[in-house]
Amino acid sequence: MEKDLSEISNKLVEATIAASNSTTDESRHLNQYHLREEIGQGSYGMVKLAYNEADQSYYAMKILSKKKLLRKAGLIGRLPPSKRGKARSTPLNNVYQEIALLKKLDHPNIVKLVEVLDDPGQDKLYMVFELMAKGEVMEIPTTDTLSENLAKSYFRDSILGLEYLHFQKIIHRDIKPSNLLLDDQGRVKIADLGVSQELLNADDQVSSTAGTPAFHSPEAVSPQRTNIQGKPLDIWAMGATLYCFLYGNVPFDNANMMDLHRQILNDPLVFPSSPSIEKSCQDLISKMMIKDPSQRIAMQDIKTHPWVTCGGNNPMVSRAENCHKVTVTEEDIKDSVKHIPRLEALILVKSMLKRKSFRNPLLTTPSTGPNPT
Ligand code: 8R4
Repeated sequence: MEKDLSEISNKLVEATIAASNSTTDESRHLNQYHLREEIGQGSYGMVKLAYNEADQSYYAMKILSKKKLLRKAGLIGRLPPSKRGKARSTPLNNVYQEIALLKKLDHPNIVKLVEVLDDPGQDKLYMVFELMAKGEVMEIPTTDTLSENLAKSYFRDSILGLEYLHFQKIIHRDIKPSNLLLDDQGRVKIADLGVSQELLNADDQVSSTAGTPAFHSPEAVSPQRTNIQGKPLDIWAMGATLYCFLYGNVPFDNANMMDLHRQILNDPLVFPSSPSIEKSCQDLISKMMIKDPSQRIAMQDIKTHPWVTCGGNNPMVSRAENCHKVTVTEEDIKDSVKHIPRLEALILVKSMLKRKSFRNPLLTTPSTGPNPT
């Protein structure tokens, strides 16, 4: 019996050593994942290529700092305590709740979050995503612009992903070409929900600036910012993104932040004469980039716009078909992260097994503890 136990505990410790985030010369291990080179830098953290030994395939792993997440906790998942009950009692629970929601998102145009690893004794949190083999849709600025047909295909994919997020009451807040990723089939999925904001009601206002300046809407950069609605922000940024697809750069471009803001607020949208783009496409971009958010085109009207549907020949799926409501339970929040086993804890277990004691040996006093010999 004693041999069995010690064999088991030896195995446990061995497995833990292999599984713990031990640093070797060039590759780090995290449970079954081998971390490789950095592939991207998003909001809040870097993304590395990761090889999963268990299924022998590659994933994208985002590495986050829990400290930084907590500092920015006001930006991710801000809900009143009454809405979600007791799971919100500690600040990290907000983060876990946000992760539980992200894990339940399931849409062909949203990058899939596979699992989340937490190292309880350390600051790091690891989010494992499906790998999007072709990376970012496009880099800007570029002279290598997309054809109108390819831009339309990417735009339609992005719009379905965005409609799904908005349906889940999530405002992305950092829509731009570099956050749209391509899989090996050439399908676009939205990534980096790091600054996204969950809303209580679909038309609740959002707070605090986030995202990338050149994609900011007039209401977001206006000096008298009040009552900002979330969805029109994403629609403006998606309009600026479609502009990038076709012209290779953002519509308002200035290294000086004050001047950039002035341009976004006051300057008319101008379309270069080359490449030549269909009038109906320019009409759509113009409507998505109407400066007054209350006049800006809404999701439903984007989906039926003649450029998007090729004059009605290629309609988009309905909202009901595209969106299924996701709910997050207490159980989901509990299961939202997988804990990386701690070496110290297993060494403790091993020493307890050796002593045939299930008390913590560090707390056991000679008078009460069993005699190990
Ligand atoms: C990101 C998931 C990517 C992924 C753009 C995040 C950002 C990093 C730069 C978006 C990701 N497959 C974030 C996950 C999270 O929140 O910051 O699956 C992926 C991801 C990135 C790539 C591929 C990728 C590959 C090559 C070049 C750039 C990105």
